[in-house]
Amino acid sequence: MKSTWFKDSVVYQIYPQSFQDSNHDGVGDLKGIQSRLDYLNKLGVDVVWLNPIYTSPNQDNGYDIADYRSIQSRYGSMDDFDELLADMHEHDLKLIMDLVVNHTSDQHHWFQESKKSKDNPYADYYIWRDPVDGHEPNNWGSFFSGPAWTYVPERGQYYLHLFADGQPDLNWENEKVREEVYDLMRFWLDKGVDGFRMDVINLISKPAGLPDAPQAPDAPYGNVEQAVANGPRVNEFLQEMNREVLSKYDIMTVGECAGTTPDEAMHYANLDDTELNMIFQFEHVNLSPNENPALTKWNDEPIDLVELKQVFSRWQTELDGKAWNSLYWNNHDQPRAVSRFGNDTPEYRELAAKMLGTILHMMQGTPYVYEGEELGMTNVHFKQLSDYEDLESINAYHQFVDEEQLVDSQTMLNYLEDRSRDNARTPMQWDDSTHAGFTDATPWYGVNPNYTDINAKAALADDESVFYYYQKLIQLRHDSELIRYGSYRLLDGDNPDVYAYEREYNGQKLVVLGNFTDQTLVYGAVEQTQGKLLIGNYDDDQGETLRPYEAKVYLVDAE
Ligand code: TEU
Repeated sequence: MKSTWFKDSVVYQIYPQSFQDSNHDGVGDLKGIQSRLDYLNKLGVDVVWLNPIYTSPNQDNGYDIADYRSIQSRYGSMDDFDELLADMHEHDLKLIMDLVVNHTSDQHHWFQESKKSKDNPYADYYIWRDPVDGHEPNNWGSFFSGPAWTYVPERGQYYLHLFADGQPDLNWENEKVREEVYDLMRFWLDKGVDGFRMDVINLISKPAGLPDAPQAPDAPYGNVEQAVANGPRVNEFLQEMNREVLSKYDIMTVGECAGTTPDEAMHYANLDDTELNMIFQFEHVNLSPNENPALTKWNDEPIDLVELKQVFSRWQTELDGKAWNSLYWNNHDQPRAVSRFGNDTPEYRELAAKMLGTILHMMQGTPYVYEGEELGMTNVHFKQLSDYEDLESINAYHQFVDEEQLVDSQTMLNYLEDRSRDNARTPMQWDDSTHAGFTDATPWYGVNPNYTDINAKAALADDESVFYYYQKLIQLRHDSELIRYGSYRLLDGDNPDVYAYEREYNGQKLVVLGNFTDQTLVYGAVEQTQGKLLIGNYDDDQGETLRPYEAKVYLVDAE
């Protein structure tokens, strides 16, 4: 396998408004990020992915971009950005930006023009359709509830928005739109940024004729992901983008691709580098959906470990030697890893966070750490609707409780507590001072009350912290071709309590074990006692005894 830097890197994701405030307005900003680069160096990560920092009305926290070439003023100025980028490079950190080009904000001047008439220069930049029998052109529902179409009287037409009404979808069939996108990419790449995370990039090519989407019996609208994901021209568009832009720079790319299987990933993330370097697949984070498909992800059931192992193992084995994986437990759209997949009670939180880190960081692929994950930050456990900020959560509550009456209020609040994106968006917990050292003003969003115990300052003062464990995981990867490139084999797949797998490379083998329960188990199915313990989350090794949430990694000679 050819070694390139994206394969050898660990990425740290920063949600800018929640990372570090520097100018006392309660919102994180670029100078705040710059003040924390030493912290990132200490953790040992190689690349930073910044969620969108461009000018935006923030209907969807920056994923609705009004100007791709300017910095949102609450985050700072373009000079601040240039300084941050230079300082990151000084710190040996690469920077990848969020590229959101499936849609723009409705405040973008392209859309402001486009909606005026059917014959202006931007008329065809978006996806406009005539009403059908006085209604929406098809049954598509928005990812954020309600129809995916909004009517504009000036044009007498509907425009498509797979997300909020303030996020109209760009028309990628229009060559001019594609050129605009390539141009804005060059703008950032010419500044020296090191790549892009591409938002919902597998949704850019819509099926010809925009046919109705499959619709679950209780669902008010058709499932737009099933209708649009991995559309007819998406690979062609990405190959064009690769030829025109990506291939001309030494950068990394990761495409966000919900609803994608390993077969499709072979194209997107192929090793010949004709499209992207890797994708974010969603199969593991979409486990334990509601049994009523109309309710999609909204649920509060724990995951089934056997299913989780099947998902990861399929991606690990099917992409091996053909395409490259990204590895993540959580991000700004997902609940906190330790709460969703582990155990966030005071007794087990740190053990579970380290165990999850071990299972993920010993796999083949590029690991992503979401801000605060390295501290074992947890879900916020909100109890009432007024605590939520994210439009996805708030709209889903109204749709399913008030309009469709598919669930009662308390049940939906339980679902939100478990799955809401807001769990990931509370401010970074730096220390135990007021507002966790994130800001000295009123924070734009409340700090998780557990910050007095869970914070970076406490973690840095404790040799046994989740932080230092992550530091070691990252160091091990940097030092080991076996961890980066070894093949993967699932062990004991039917075991409902333990995740066990091996990696193999050049005559050496790793055995990775994780106990996903709060029980002490006897686990003797592998030759672990013969190997050298590389890392573990207890301070001694009791051989076949696996204590609650215990994780161990052994290095053994392969036969
Ligand atoms: O997310 C796309 C996406 O798949 C999510 O909307 C997903 O359906 C949902 O969060 C899962 O519950 C990207 C961004 O990561 C997200 O923050 C944006 O809101 C969205 O695109 C629109 O740009």
